[in-house]
Amino acid sequence: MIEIEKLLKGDRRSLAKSITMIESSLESDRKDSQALLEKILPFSGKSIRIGITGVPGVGKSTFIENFGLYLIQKGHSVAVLAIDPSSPISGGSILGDKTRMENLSQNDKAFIRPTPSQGFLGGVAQKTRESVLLCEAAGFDYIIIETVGVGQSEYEVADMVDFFLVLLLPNSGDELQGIKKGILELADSIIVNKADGLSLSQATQTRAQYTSAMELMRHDPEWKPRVLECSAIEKRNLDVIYEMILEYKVSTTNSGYFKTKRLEQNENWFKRLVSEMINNKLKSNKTLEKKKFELESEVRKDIKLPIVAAQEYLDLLFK
Ligand SMILES: Nc1nc2c(ncn2[C@@H]2O[C@H](COP(=O)(O)OP(=O)(O)O)[C@@H](O)[C@H]2O)c(=O)[nH]1
Ligand SMILES: [Mg+2]
Repeated sequence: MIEIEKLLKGDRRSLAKSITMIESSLESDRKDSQALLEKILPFSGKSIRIGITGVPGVGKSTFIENFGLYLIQKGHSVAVLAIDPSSPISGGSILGDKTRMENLSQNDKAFIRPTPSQGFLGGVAQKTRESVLLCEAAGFDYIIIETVGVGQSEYEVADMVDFFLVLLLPNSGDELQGIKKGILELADSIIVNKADGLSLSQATQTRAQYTSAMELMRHDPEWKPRVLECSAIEKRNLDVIYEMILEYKVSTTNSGYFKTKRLEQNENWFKRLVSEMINNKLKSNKTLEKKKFELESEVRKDIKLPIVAAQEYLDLLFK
């Protein structure tokens, strides 16, 4: 059993245990974790949720370590949830990340947790949403979610955070750096990392380039995304990034947008869950699955039109 009192007091062992429970696929744990989430819900929501994405090697982990330590210096506490769709729970790259966040992980104002991302209801990052609530209940006032640019995880993360950061390399030549174009539209800030040493002038060029690119891009009317440069390793501009996020928080709280955005995200979360739950239910029905398989093959062989096949499937479902 999870001791809620301890969790609410910020006990990290209880927090770790509760996250393990909500990640469990056991039916008995599912009931317990829903009960737990309902109990802690009134104590959640008080953090600033920050999402960070960028290609492997851009410096996300280094950034999170030093930005996290900066936040702690400012009197905050930081929970880091790392999603890596390419590796299951004990996978290599996450362990690499953990050692790279060595100083942060040893700080008692920090909590670092890799999230397994496969085979969960509601998309790769589903459990992360619930973990955010648990971290908030445990009193962490900054939640940082790290994800690499694989599959849908960046889109999902963008839809569960208040502020979404995209880290870029100082490569002005390689225009999109393997970042999906749609991702830039979701960014609240684009940060060119490694603006140090020999890369400094390239970083400044890259920043200029993206500043003009962003001018043409659609964005939220409530916030104009900013393009900045930083050096995660030399801790340069971490203060500027912190101030920017605070400014975002203040201005969107005043306009009501901060709240509205979270409510919209909850609505999306609900819709996603419903459709996944329905899909799972359908998949567990052998008769329906068999029929679907037959229909798929008939469509593939051009025996049936897709619309006819789909109607047949639905007729069986609702008969
Ligand atoms: N020069 C420089 N190197 C950096 C900076 N940030 C990270 N690195 C290096 O880039 C490599 C990848 O960093 P890492 O944080 O693991 O990137 P991640 O894969 O995005 O998490 C490591 O060797 C870091 O030391 C920076 O600001 N400047
Ligand atoms: Mg990393």
